[in-house]
Amino acid sequence: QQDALAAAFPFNPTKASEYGAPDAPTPPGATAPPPSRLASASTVSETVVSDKVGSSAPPGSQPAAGPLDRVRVDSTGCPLTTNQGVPVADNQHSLRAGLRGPALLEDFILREKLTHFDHERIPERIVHARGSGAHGRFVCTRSLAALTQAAPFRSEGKTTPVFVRFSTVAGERGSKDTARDVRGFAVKFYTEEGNWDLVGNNMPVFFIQDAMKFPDLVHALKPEPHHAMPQAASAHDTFWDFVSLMPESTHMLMWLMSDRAIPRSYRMMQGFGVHTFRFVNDSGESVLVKFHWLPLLGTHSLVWDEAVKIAGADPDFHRRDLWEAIEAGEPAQWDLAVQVFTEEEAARFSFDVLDATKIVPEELVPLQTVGRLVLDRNPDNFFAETEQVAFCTAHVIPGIDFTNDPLLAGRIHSYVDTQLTRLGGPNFHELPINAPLAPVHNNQRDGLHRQAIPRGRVAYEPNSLAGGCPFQAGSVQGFASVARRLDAGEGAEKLRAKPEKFAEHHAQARLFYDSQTPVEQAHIASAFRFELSKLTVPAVRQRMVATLRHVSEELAARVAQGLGMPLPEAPPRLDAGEPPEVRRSLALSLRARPGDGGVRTRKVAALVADGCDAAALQAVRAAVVAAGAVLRCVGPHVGALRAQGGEAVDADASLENEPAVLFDAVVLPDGEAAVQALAENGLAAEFVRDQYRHGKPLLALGAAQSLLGLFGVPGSLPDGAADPGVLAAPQPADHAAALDAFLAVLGTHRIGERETDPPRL
Ligand code: HDE
Repeated sequence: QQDALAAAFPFNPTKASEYGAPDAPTPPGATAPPPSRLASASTVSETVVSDKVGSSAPPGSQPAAGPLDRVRVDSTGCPLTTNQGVPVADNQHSLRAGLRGPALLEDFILREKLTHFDHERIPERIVHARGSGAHGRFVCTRSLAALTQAAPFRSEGKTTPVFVRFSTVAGERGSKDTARDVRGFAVKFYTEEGNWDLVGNNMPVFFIQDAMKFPDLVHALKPEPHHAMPQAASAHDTFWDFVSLMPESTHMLMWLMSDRAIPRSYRMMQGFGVHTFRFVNDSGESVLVKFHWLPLLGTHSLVWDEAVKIAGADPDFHRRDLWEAIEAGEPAQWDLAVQVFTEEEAARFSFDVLDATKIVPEELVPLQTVGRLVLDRNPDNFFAETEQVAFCTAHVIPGIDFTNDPLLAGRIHSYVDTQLTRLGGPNFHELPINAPLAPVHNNQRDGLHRQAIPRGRVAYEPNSLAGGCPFQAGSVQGFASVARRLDAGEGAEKLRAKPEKFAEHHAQARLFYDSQTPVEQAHIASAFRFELSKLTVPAVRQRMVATLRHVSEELAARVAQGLGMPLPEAPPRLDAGEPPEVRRSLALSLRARPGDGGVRTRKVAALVADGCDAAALQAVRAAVVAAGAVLRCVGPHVGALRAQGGEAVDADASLENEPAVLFDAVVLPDGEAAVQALAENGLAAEFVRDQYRHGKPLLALGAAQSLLGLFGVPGSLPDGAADPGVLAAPQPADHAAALDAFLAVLGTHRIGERETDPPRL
């Protein structure tokens, strides 16, 4: 009878006892083999405790993938069942008393289906609701064993599985990706010593210094409570009211108004741990550390007009970019760099390293690269992984410890707390995406949705009935907070106050502004102008512009002029501060890390129409693809077109469904009839103009050169020099060289020097 049952319903991948066995049955017609193994202590040691890259897993496979097998469901070849595993005969009709009669209460199949559906949603994150995640690994490239016990840094080549979630902060779960906003950069390391969450952002500082102000900040930033507007935007009264009254936010505002707030891709932005953390080594000695993620593709951003248009054309722009790159086999990669310094060094800095509104300039403490983050596997299921992943700053491992940053202290509480509501109880650590690979043994019991089945009658410690197990690991193996003298400074009594250096709010805002290129500075000024122009309360605008005078008189004057208002009087300076060590830091400009000049995964559009030159188009495709970029033919409509010689050309997209803002560059191929058709198409004109306006390279081949003039594309920069990004190759013999030049310009990302304010085109 067992055999007959197995033959009928042989494959239940969620039932542990049925898989992994050598004689496990496979379902009729199944293509995927049953999952191969259970997550167990032995799996953990096989997969994680490895000292060589990839030595634990077959080449190309993910070390973290195996343990998730136990919960992966593949329905290939399986009959539909209820949640109780009962096969469902009819999934089309509810159970009724007669063809035209009432539905019956006994229809448990319908009721189960609707009930489950009614409860499909969970509360979205209070902040960072909109996010995208990916799996991958962290590979240590330089042992830090002398500085820290932390497992991921123990030896060169050591690989640790990770899950990373990128996010915007303000918008709701379904909001646009390209809002002007901070981006979350949260990394979960599944180490053999437990999970370590490095929950960072793409900006190295924060708006506030003390967790006490976080709910105020978020209430001010989120849509205004009376009418729930605006969505995913800081350009409204309450946000600027709050920050203009909080001078400590000035430095962060410079970052938020800079191009960092509108990245081209999650793959092209830096990440920062923000707070000063602590490394602790085997002897219990500790040093201070700041974490930096540096994208291999370089740091690149959108321009504002483009970000606004992308929000309409593809609200999932960043999610799609990350997903498609990984699907295409192009991993997203970052180097991890650390700044390490001692408490004594920190005490001499002009700023306080416990103040999250300050950076430690790279000129003061250089970056040391210690590892590589590689994201190369998309989640199987958005909800189960990206939505249910729970990052908590309290998740640290031996070798990583906190500092007394008062913002961090609040976070250590808040993240665990928020998961209790969001994920419905204290067992969220058992959700597969959150479960550590390290085995979990303790006497915590029960609670909603408990998965583990602890055995035995002992749930207390000390005990003798279970042989004293689980036993304390001791400070050599276990997590032990760094023993250090509590240096509470002068005011050693219990108090609500800040240390002195926290009072200086403008030196690093100025450092940031002064370190930007002229194009970046212009963008900051325009961003302030745009955001403040949206305010309805003039006094708030006035107060903010007045504060900017403490950062840069030039910036304040520019913004005031842009808002059509006289320059307001500067408020009194309350924060003298010590002279800063660094007054200009090239590392703060996006141009400091342009990447390797490659164009991998960049998207190039070729505008096509009936009568285009198929041979020229083919040459373009070959060159673009050979460089690792993506070519899409964009036509008046999708589907079949006829090229000059009658050959069939397929348009992948239309001018309507994939406008210019979704591409990094455009090629206008040769072909008289096609050029004529594009000349008469307003959408083509808009496409070319937007490409030009957003600083992107344009290449016109043969007859298409006439389109540049027709659409008003200037060939020279505002200063009169030739525009390196407006390229034409009238003769077929010139095409190859022009394509090379075009791809080289694309590798520089944008021609910022082309910009004027307002735009010429
Ligand atoms: Fe967060 N933050 N935060 N934050 N944060 C959350 O946790 C909070 C702060 C950051 O992809 C919440 O699980 C407080 C700084 C990221 O799931 C919540 C304070 C930095 C993510 C929370 C801060 C961050 C969050 C909402 C001030 C950069 C998304 C849902 C004391 C270093 C993680 C959740 C993900 C999410 C609280 C400040 C980064 C409410 C109280 C500074 C990347 O717990």
